[in-house]
Amino acid sequence: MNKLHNDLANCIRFLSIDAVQKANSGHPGMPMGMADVATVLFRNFLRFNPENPDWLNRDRFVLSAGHGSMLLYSLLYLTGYKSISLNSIKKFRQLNSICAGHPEYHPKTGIETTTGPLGQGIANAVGFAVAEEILKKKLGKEIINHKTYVLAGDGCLMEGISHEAMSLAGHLKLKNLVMLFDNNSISIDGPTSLAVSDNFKKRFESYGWEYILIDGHNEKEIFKALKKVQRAKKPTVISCKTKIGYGSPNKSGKSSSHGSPLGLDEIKLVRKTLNWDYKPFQIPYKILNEWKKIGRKGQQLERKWTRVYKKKRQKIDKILKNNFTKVFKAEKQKAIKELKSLATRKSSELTLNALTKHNNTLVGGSADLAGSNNTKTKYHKIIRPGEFNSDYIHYGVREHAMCGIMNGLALHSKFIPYGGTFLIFSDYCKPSIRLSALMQQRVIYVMTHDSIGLGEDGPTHQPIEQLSGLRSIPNLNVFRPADRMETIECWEQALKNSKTPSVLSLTRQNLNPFRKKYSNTNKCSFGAYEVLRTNKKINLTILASGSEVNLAIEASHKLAKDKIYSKVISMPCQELFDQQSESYRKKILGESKIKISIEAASTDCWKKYISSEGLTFGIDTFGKSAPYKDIYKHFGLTATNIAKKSKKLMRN
Ligand SMILES: Cc1ncc(C[n+]2csc(CCOP(=O)(O)OP(=O)(O)O)c2C)c(N)n1
Repeated sequence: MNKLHNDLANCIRFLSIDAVQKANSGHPGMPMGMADVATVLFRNFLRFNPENPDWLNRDRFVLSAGHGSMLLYSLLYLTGYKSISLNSIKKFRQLNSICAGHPEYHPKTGIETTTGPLGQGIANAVGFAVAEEILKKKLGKEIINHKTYVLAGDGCLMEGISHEAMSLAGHLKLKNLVMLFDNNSISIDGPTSLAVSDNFKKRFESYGWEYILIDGHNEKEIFKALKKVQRAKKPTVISCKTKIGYGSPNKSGKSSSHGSPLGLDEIKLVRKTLNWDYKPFQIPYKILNEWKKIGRKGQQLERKWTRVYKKKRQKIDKILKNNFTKVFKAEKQKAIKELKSLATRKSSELTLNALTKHNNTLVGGSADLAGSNNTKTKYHKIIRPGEFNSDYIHYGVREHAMCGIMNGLALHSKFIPYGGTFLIFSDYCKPSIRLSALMQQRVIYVMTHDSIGLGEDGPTHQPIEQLSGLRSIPNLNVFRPADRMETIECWEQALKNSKTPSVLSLTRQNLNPFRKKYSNTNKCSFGAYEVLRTNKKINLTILASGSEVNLAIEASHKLAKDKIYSKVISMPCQELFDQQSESYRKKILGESKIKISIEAASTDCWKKYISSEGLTFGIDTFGKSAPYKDIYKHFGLTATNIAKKSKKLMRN
């Protein structure tokens, strides 16, 4: 093998070993095993420019096997990204170092996405590849034409999300998607044969992928395979037979090199085996210079691209611009004119109809529930194999991949993805929702059939604890609008929050409108606001969300007949309310000592607003299969019961 290649690859190996050893934690095995593949990729094929990590037409490199983060940090440092210095590598896994345990997405750093939960990166990469195809159709090949490379290990491929995402990628014939499979047959518990006997070739080919098997330590084979994929007609996996912990006499090929420092004695032996006669973290100038040269190649590529881009810039900006402000104003006026009982999922569809009429950046979709989630409008065009002049994805019954793919779509450039399923199946989406929140990505989750209000499908389909769970994810807004006006306002807010993902929790059943006057102000943006009061002076506050706001209004009127005066607060978004000023929160919550809450779900997340004197009306068991009004009655969620119990509470 070529000496220069070996030297370049060994830089990755030793930076990784030394950083893990210094941190006294981390994963040396994968970077040691995949150093050859990564070197050939970065040296000969990857189009990137460390001077401008966010160059629009760069190839994307996704490290799905995020535990091998030192591979990525080494590459970014060696090729000259300013985000990663040798000092930050020495601070691997220390507080506030960019070299965190697992790669954490930051714009303009070369870290394209946050990985660590295995398999997520594969779905992100599929999202990148779809985004590339859509953008290519919009802007032309001279502006966008890049590849997405994803490095995945045995673990990523065991995860269910990989099956979902790769199956869809094969179906869509995403030819610019390349997987580098670190086929080392080792995971934490030992050889993968303990748990897997998949025939990878058959598996990938049945998805419609090209499968190329190579020796992942043979520079020529790696080069040849990567050369071949440049002309691919479908997604390709390069299955790289590698040795985990390559170069370690006692630990290579064993799970002992996977996730702990090799130890000083063993590192000495690796240095001897690989003829690396340098101190920890020392990269000889000559070799470092070769790496920097590789990094500099991209400058010219980008310069050439920029010449074309500049000529088309105005046109491009126009193509990628959306002006939603006008849409929301018009929709709110329409809602007032057309006051009628509507499910909030239907109200969402009406809003989307208006938004997608002149849409440039929204990419809609659903996991086989388009007609139920009301995510598809008459203006959408469907994304099909080879047809990307469109903006709607039929994800199939693949909720987890849908959400991981949406993260990729959002990260790629300017796309705003939204996708639907039933709220109950947010459980199948949660790992990716959490990552949208962590990465501050504007992904919009349209979750319909949001309570026992869905009726006969019963407890398997009726969300109970889901809202509380989602509300406890940091940097996620959970909106539960109560009528058409609120639905429009929640959509507006979700689109406005460019660094926060949103869940829109929407009903299957019709709800009566209570917002009957036009207001320019987006009341939902406060998270909670007063809907009505039955007297100037009140001594009961009723908090409710979504389908239960009407119930709260009814109960409030009933109580007024008994001279118990109350105000009703609609609380479509707890997170936004919690961010309001103290005086606003006091105005909403501090007027009466006694407060009650009504939501047809777990009561957990309401307790913080209701003092021990109050009551929470909700459901803390599983639901029931029956017509929905009967289920509401079964759980005491009726105006009569709420008024009765509240009266008792007030008289105590
Ligand atoms: C969803 C998820 N489950 C479990 C883990 C913990 N984990 C980290 S690495 C790993 C084994 C991965 O094996 P492989 O992909 O073969 O990596 P290698 O041993 O080759 O480094 C596991 C189980 C995780 N990070 N994500």
